[in-house]
Amino acid sequence: MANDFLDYVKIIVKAGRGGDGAVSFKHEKYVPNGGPDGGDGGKGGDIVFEASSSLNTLVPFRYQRKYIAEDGAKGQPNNCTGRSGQNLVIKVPVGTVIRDTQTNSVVADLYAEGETFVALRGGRGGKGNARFAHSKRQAPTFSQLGEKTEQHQLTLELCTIADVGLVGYPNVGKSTLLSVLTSARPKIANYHFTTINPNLGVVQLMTGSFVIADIPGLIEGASEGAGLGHYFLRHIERVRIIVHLVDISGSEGRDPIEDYKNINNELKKHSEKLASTPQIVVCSKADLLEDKENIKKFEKAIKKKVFVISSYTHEGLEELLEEIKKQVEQLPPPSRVEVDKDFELEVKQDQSYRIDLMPDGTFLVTGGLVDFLIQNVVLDSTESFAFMQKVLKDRGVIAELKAMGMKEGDTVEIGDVEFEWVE
Ligand SMILES: Nc1nc2c(ncn2[C@@H]2O[C@H](COP(=O)(O)OP(=O)(O)OP(=O)(O)O)[C@@H](O)[C@H]2O)c(=O)[nH]1
Ligand SMILES: [Mg+2]
Repeated sequence: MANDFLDYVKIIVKAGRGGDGAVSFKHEKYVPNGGPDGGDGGKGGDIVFEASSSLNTLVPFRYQRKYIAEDGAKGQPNNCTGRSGQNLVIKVPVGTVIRDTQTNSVVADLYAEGETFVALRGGRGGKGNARFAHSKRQAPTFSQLGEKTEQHQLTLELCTIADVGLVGYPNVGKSTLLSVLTSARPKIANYHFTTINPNLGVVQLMTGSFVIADIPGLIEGASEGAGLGHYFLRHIERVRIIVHLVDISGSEGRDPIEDYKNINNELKKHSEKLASTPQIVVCSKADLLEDKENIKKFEKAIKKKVFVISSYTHEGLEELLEEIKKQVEQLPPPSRVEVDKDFELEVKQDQSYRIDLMPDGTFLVTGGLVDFLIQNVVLDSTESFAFMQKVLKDRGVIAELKAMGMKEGDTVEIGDVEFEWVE
């Protein structure tokens, strides 16, 4: 594949973690024991995607695979909140569909210019020790850690948003047609698979404009990987209308009727949606056609009205453009890829727990709640330990321990902490 185009890539993203809350006490002249004044940590930066029509490939992501937003800064003395981490805005081409790599769930379709999507929120800042002070605890020596964030792998997939898609065998004149209808200048040459990446062109009309996508040619067996395979069909998956080109002159010795059937067969093998997309059938290279009867024969065989054109002599182009325009105006706009509503990239932390009475009489507490406590409380003083015990009490853990028969002097193990229960 050429180096200047990429439409599928996996990247790693991570929001910034929250800054830790500060532990600090006022140091004022002539005031021996000032109160706690540790400020809160700052919030971490978000991971935000933004659609930009000035990009048309995912190539930049080939060179940078990891995107990590800035962490929130630590809280400061004097009740100063730490600085929030900057959001990381990742620009992607319009039409980029974002999936969670692990589950393949669609999390966003960045469909319109300037559209944004907050994929991951930055961690919240931890509370400073000033927040933990009350009448019975005037000088808390602990603070809360900032919320940690996790990295996720995302799959970015470019599903071009075009109104019209050109399909057909290689060399039937798709790129040439694009070049005469729009200002696009795709590569044109007399060999198969000249086009190896999709080309886009805009048709400008008095009443507005629409976009045509020209993709690499298809051949029989493309669904099994023949030629360039089905790979590029993703770029016409959401067009309003397909313009199906058939070389009516049979300049390469193939039968136009067979060509037509084979291509439709390949579209069907790719998806029902492509097979049911409205189609305008175009007979190309009419200037090379010697026997005009072939057109009638073709039309009769496929039971459809056809448009006969030559991009060389410009025969039939006006009528074709008129028909495309008419249908584009009538058909619904290119559809969005549906987002999986039930899927959330960030799973709420599990705060359940379980208690096991071990053979040696120790009560072992495990589960999400324990992980949460270890992550969120700095266990470096008796006071923070007391705080942890309060959380355990509030969440009903202590009551359950007692119900299980915990008495004064029994050992309780929570995470790395082991203590003897005292009333
Ligand atoms: N005589 C004649 N030749 C044409 C016409 N349109 C295109 N060609 C020629 O047909 C050859 C193939 O044209 P392309 O536009 O590159 O064909 P394509 O369908 O894009 O081919 P791939 O990109 O390989 O799939 C080139 O040599 C063109 O000059 C036409 O209307 N009449
Ligand atoms: Mg081409």
